[in-house]
Amino acid sequence: SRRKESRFAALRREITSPTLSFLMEAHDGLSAKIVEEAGFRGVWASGLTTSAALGLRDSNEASWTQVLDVLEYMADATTLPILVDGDTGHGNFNNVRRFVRKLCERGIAGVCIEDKLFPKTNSFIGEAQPLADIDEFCGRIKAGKDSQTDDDFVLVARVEALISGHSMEEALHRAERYHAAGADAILIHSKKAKADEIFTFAERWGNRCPLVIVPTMYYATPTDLFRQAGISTIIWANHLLRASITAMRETAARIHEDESLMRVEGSVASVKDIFRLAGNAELEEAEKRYLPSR
Ligand code: SPV
Ligand code: MG
Repeated sequence: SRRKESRFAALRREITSPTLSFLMEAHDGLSAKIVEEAGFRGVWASGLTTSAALGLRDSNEASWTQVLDVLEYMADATTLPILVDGDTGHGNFNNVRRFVRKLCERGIAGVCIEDKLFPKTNSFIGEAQPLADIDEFCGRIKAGKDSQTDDDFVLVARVEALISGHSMEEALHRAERYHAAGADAILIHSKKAKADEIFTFAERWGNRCPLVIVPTMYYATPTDLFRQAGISTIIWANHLLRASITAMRETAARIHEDESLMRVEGSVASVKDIFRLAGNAELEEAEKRYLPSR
């Protein structure tokens, strides 16, 4: 029988296939399961939402080993490949090397690193964030690729030039250099409300390697236009955490106001649903096999 495709190979296939792929944000084991149940074929382990779910800012306040621990819960909870937001790589080339080795050990299929400086700041905060030196960032990419212990591990290099107020030429130049340094794909990021600069970049890039986008700010652009532009992968970057914030806030307010559960019981997931998501049926089966019968 054919061996099951590894998660590394599965992510590589999603990113390199000619059809448009989608990665859905998750920030813990439970949300990763929900991504899988919804039918997605890959998870985006967002830095913003993983931090926020821990009560932290998207400023490398969670250490890289704390991120690794969350990733382990996510990988255990789902069979899907996970692309982790590696921020700036948690330091220089040497930190990237160790991070990538540990990701491979834990079955995390790929990492995205952005061309900024440690500690990072979320791209949607402020203007003109300083970019990494191109040669230095290429060293981070090469070091990451040289450290992967699975051939199919995917390294995505994220170009922040447009967001930081640099030219299209600068963005293309950086993408070219990162591609030459060994990046498997380029994430071109934009914070404009319209996707024009994404389309211009995609046209001029001409499919030299797969392009990944994050349409958080240009959310109103029809997905078919990205398909026609030859985009490889769309990341829906933060919407499960945002949905849960809204739901948690409404539920907490109602219970606080009413001093009663009556108004919320019908609109929240059942306790049974929690058991199902946690896989309690499997434990019952295992108990039959392993516990002495009474
Ligand atoms: C994230 O999800 O953490 C990202 C995407 O890096 S963004 O918030 O757009 O920078
Ligand atoms: Mg991030």
